[in-house]
Amino acid sequence: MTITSYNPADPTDLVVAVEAPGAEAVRAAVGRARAAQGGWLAAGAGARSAALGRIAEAVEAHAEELAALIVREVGKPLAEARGEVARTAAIWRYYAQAPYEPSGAVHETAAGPGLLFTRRRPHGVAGLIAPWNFPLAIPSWKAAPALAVGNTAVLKPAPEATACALRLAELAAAVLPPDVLAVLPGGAEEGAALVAAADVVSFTGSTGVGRAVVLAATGRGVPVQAELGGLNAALVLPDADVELAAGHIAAAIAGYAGQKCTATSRVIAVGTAYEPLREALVKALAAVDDTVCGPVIGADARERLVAAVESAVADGASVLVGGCAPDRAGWYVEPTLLADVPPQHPLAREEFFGPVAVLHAAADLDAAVALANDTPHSLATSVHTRSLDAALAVADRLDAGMIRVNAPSSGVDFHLPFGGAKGAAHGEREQGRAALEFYTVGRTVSVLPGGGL
Ligand code: UN1
Repeated sequence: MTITSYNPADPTDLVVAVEAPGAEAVRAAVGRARAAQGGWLAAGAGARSAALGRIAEAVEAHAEELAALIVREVGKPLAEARGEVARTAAIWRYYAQAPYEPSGAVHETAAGPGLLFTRRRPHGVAGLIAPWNFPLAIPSWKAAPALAVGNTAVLKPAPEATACALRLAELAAAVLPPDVLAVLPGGAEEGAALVAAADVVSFTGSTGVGRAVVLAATGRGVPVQAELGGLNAALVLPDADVELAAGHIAAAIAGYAGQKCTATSRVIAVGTAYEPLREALVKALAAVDDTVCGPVIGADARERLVAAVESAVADGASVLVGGCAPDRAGWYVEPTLLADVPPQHPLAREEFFGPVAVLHAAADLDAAVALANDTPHSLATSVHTRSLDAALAVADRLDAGMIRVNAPSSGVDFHLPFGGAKGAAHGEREQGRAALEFYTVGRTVSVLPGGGL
């Protein structure tokens, strides 16, 4: 099988075509990574810290080239692509300090002399499966913590982001010892082989594939984390600064064409907020251009989005803004807002991964919170209000994993734990110190004096 990726803004531009290596090659790469792991751990905190720091420097030294590659391969607007490159360097630099972090604690004995301590150790080979929408940042926030604490890693990127992952691998290979980080392009066969061979598995991607990955890894008794889709809401309270809220929400709906697991797809206006918000949001979405939105990842994605909008309209929804795929080269979909979408319509229930959102009216705050929580895909929710009391009270009642007050639902702080609630995630959080826990297993050591027996 050949793995290909095309430029979403110009589908005649083939970015990369490589032969998928097959399951056997994945097993061989995991074997080499396993053989390299002892040496990587034994090299010590100083060597691991220095190597990760040098990857940060290499990313910075090639920042413009990498940003251009992100734009070309996955259609991310340049400003966001530059932001992602900067975030990628920051992730490697942040985890370059992690090898020096304490790895356990010393405890008192219950009785008598002795030294009791805990120590966290790496699992071995981390199997990393990454999506295409953050083609440098997500592979990095999986690989950097895994390597920092002494694992080696094999990464399988999404086919659509193959060139970005291979370039990151080249930059990393120039500073890492051989076989510490391998990148193998591939599809389902390679992904399944990696899950079947790795000692710890981290997955970000669709809910369906993620569930299968969790089952396969759990069946082998291997630790696994999965970050899956989100059906993210923005709650706008009657006291909100409506213009500000509309700007944030438009960015969360249409930024990078809504292709973030944290994008807003449901806007919930509380009481009197509805009319002014609708007006401001229509204006804000109509003003969004290619520097913010950009194309969607493929022709299939564009067709699925347009078909969903048409079917909602057939079911009684009205298009407030957008609604079409413009007649131009590239896989573009207009930033779209719909009202009166029936509650059971797929657009109100499922993640579509495009610049399309539905506007709901909620009579009061209780109804808004109930609506926001009425999904298994509870990843990120934004709350827009001028009242600190209201923000804190609502944040406490939302079941989302990530809650953002007076900010777009998208966007993350790379040094904080990241993840969804209910069906949107499985296992330990990613990022920050949580990732260091995930990529290690605790050991309890009891040292008792040998004398006196
Ligand atoms: C962001 O909102 O900047 O796959 C990051 C995703 C998420 C990352 C979102 N894991 O879209």
